[in-house]
Amino acid sequence: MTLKLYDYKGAPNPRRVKIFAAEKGIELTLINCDMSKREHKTPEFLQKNPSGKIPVLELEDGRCIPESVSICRYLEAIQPEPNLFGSDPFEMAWIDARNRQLELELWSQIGTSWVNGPIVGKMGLFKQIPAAKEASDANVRRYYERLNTELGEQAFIAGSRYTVADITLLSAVDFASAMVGLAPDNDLVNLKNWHERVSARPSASA
Ligand SMILES: N[C@@H](CCC(=O)N[C@@H](CS)C(=O)NCC(=O)O)C(=O)O
Repeated sequence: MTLKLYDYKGAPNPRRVKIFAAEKGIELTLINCDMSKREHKTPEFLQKNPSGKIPVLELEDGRCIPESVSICRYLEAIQPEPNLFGSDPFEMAWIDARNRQLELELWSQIGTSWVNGPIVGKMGLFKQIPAAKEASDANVRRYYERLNTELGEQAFIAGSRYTVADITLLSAVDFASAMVGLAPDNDLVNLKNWHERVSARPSASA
């Protein structure tokens, strides 16, 4: 079965799927969707994902799944082990809650800082709002502190084992550090140790 993943080097959301698939040992055929040429906004691509975003997973029969978490859920369904979304009702709900918090409370703020930052600013696609960036930068820094406290009490985001929520945070922190000027401060030791732990997994090179 060939699974095609629409990807772009350095893009953090496709990376979430690539790390997840690597953890599962699932092979994906990567299709370069050149965002610099706006290939994610062409009429053909909008047929695959009306939101015009990557990643998109295309199945052998041509059906497409957008949204990184939805794609990961599909991969978990076809290859249940190792389990990354939870294996009893409570754990499934808890991991989902932790993952949603990271998306809604951290990724959204990193996104605001990215869109209002110098790299996207130069593209001239969006009106820049410096005050929004100032507020979202501060929110990201505050969130890192919260995570640092939590990771002093547990090894991974949803508790004692690695899950999809760790993949969500790893991709966010690496993107924020490399592209948005929002690397966690070195004195956030628990967050730093967590980052080293998850980055040491072979999947992190995806
Ligand atoms: N919620 C989506 C977000 C996808 C997303 O924002 N992807 C970025 C690349 S990392 C993108 O395609 N951006 C282009 C755009 O928003 O127009 C997911 O989890 O897949």
